[in-house]
Amino acid sequence: MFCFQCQQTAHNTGCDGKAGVCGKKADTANYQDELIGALIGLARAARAGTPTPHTDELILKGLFTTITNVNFNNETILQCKTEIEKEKAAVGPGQLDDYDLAALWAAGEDVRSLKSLILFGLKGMAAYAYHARALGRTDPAVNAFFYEALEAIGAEKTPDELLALVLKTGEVNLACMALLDAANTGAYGDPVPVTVPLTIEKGPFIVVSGHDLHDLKLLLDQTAGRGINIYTHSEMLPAHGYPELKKYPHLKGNFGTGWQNQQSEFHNIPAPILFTTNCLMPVRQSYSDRVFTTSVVSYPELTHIGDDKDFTPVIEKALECGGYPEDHPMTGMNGGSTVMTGFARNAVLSHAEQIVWLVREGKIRHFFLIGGCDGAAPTRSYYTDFARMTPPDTLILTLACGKYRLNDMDLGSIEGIPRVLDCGQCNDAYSAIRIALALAEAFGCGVNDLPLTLVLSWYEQKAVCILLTLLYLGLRNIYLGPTLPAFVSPNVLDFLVKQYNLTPTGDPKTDLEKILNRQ
Ligand code: SF4
Ligand code: SF3
Repeated sequence: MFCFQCQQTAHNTGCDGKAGVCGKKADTANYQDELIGALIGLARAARAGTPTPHTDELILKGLFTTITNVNFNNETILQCKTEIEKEKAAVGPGQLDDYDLAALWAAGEDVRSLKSLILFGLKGMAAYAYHARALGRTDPAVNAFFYEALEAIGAEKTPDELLALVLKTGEVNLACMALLDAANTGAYGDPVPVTVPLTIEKGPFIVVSGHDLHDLKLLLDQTAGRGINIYTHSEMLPAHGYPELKKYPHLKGNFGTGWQNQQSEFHNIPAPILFTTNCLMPVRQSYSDRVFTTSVVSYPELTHIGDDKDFTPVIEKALECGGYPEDHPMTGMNGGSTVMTGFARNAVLSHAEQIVWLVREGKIRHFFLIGGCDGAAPTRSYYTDFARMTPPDTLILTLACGKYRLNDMDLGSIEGIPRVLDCGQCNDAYSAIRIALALAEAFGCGVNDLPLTLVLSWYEQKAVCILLTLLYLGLRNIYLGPTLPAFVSPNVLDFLVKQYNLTPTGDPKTDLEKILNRQ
């Protein structure tokens, strides 16, 4: 096996040998490579033939399946490959070959780096397109780009051609995140700020993890009036802000902290856990009878909820486990007992005039976007320390699961505006971008001229497509950590540093001083 698609890759060069750091076994990694090779074959066929909505769907499903911490199950990966081969024969003229990913891993380092940026970006974007599709939204331009880019990965291309495609991946991902934003807000309303308790109330409950709001809604419907409470986990937390989800009285609070702590947090839990997307870690025996998967998430021998979305097995397990006998207080990573969310674009921009005034009065000195993925690396304490050190006249926007490093801290408020404003899931980077663009317009300047710094953390491939979107938008001076991607070659890094001043995170105090002194 060879895999270097995520931040925790071995030695920051690549996982090989018998298994990856994430627990993905060598045969699974190889099957995932074959799946991508088959998708490239399907893209070739589709570009030469006539793809159907089913072809589009298979492309999304296949790519999403290979995201880190999504699917550990050889059986479902091979099933998906068989479906892809069948579809290839149906849409394409004659037999078009699949691609062997070994050729990509063995390519010259700049070509390998640029193609990896495109491929990993496509995987992240496929997840977003998949969620939007579950809510009935698709975008033909986004679909067409998957075919174009996959075909390019399997073709001879110059570095310049690939670089153009890297930025186009960022451009199309912006459209894709907009599509998902429209799908989520169209179905569930514009998020409103909410305080979310971390205490688990007594009685039966279900924990729901991942990004898929549609799955959560279906589970809320199926558990209504059954005496079962629902708690979000990880990236599902922002669901509490959506009026059409928030209205369910049994959507009670949030369970646990960052995804990387799940093996200890799930160990004794008297309730089932449903994974709708990443990040699923190898499941320990002590709680394996309580973990359920759905959509593209799969793990050998766990019960999978199929496309009929009949959650009866999860509901029965919740009733059987019974929950805690008394209310069970839990805390965040810094000891706090509640967290906030729901400050998406509409909620923040409803205060736009006040925010602009506070900046002009010198009461808000700087904005930080501390966003991205969480993970196990001890150096990720950078983000907690950074947030703690930010001066009281600064605002922090957060998004994605990296927020668990700081979202239970009480950092106070500025004239009634909380200093930490959570925009939502990683895909709500779209909301943060809209906020930044609106502020730039209000101040009559470019986004790079705003007193705004992006301090990003990355782990899996959704972070890759978001970074590409930010680069496509021309955003400069981004801090990125806790390590730089292993798939960025020295030449590509040199380009990113020269062109965008992309900066690796260092020491939080030094970085913060540098940022504030640059103003
Ligand atoms: Fe290694 Fe990450 Fe690939 Fe898992 S997903 S095998 S940890 S690089
Ligand atoms: Fe987190 Fe896994 Fe990336 Fe949507 S849930 S951000 S790491």
